[in-house]
Amino acid sequence: MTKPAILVTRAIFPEVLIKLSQHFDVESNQDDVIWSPQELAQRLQGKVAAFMTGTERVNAELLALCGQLKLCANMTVGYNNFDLAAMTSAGVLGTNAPDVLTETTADFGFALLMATARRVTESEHFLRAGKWTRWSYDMFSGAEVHGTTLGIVGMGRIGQAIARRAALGFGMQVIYHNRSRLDAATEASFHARYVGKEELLQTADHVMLVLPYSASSHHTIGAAELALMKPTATLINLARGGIVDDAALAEALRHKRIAAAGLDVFEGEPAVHPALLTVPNVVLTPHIASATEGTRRAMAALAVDNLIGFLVNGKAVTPLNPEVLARVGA
Ligand code: 8YV
Repeated sequence: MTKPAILVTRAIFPEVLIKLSQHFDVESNQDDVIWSPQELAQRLQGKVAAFMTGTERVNAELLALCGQLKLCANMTVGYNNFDLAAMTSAGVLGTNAPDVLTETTADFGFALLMATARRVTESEHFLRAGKWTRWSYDMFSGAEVHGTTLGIVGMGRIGQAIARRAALGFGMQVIYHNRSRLDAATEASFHARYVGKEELLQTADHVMLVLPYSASSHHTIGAAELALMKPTATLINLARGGIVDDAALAEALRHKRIAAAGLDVFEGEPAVHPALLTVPNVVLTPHIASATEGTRRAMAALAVDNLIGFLVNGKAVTPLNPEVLARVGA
């Protein structure tokens, strides 16, 4: 019996290809070439599914060219690369990879917060440049983290894992803003208080963004929001590029409207707004919040489980548009 043909769009752990090959005829991209949308469409010809890494755009134009496609399985929790409405109307299922990266990503939120507030990378650059000639009482004095107020925007799984670390590990007061309010017991478990966005920005010593990207969260933080923050505050973006107006942020950092920022994601990444590269009070990392070997393997394994689950056993593990399943009777 011929195996269904699938595409793996980027380089991935060899074990992923081995496992997928047991069930499917796999075309992979271990050379890790970045395909144009046209090339992706061409590679998808005859494929029923694709293993994706969250960066490939799946929209109406692509779907119109790929009539045989049934499933796009992201190995990421974020799925703003999918136009889910277009996928649903084309009868294509989307899956993501939630949960397996929650704790690792929350750890990185703290890595970025600590590095930003305590000026870790800025002081390291100073040292490496041979500028450290003596100790002084105010050299690289940063902002306190323990015991301060953390404002979390977006209180999903990752936001809650950050809140737990903040309240239980760092003795911080947690305030949060989210589309929906948590139940009282969950709020109480990390002493979190629900507030409006404006109050959060005005009150927090540190603001951490962990909300998903969508048209409605575009530029959640722009010049007006930055103007509400304390001049001593830090801003951390762990979520997605586009949630922050990077040009406005660079301007605010240059004029010390806020003290510092830590960014793992950027508008138009992997390009970084040039103005951000010229300000010293920002910590910049290349979208690595989930990057530990164990977590990346777990994320890939969940995408594999979705491919096998849906194509072999008729049941996806983490479907995003399950209405498609109802339609195909899976
Ligand atoms: C990915 C992420 O590494 O899962 C997500 O949504 O942001 C990261 O874990 C990233 O999306 C790779 O494109």
